[in-house]
Amino acid sequence: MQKIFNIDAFPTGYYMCWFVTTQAAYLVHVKLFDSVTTYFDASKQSIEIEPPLAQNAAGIAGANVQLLIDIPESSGIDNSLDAFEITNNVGATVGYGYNLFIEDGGDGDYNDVSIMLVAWKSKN
Ligand SMILES: [Ca+2]
Repeated sequence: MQKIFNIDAFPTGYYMCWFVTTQAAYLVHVKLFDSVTTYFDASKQSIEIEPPLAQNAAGIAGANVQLLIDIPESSGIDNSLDAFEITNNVGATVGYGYNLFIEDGGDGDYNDVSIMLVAWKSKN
């Protein structure tokens, strides 16, 4: 079973940071990519949260940032998705973020995969 999420709030040129953990019996494959670049393409199979499946940052090179979650052994991938904006002290938007929590089985704990994505307008 796999799912693709469109991270469509993230503009080209923004500075993107990601942090991905798993706590799952199944093999979990996650890929973050856009029209020109693959930012990470990694797999993990462990019920232990450490080490993270992926953690890093990069400037967004292309358009249409997308996140692929692939869990071949899972018969159904459910998710809780929260999108937010980062605002400065006069209310202007200076970044965007997504928190995504995946349930790959039937126990409803939504901790099998956790993905935190942020993109700021400026790196420094
Ligand atoms: Ca679960």
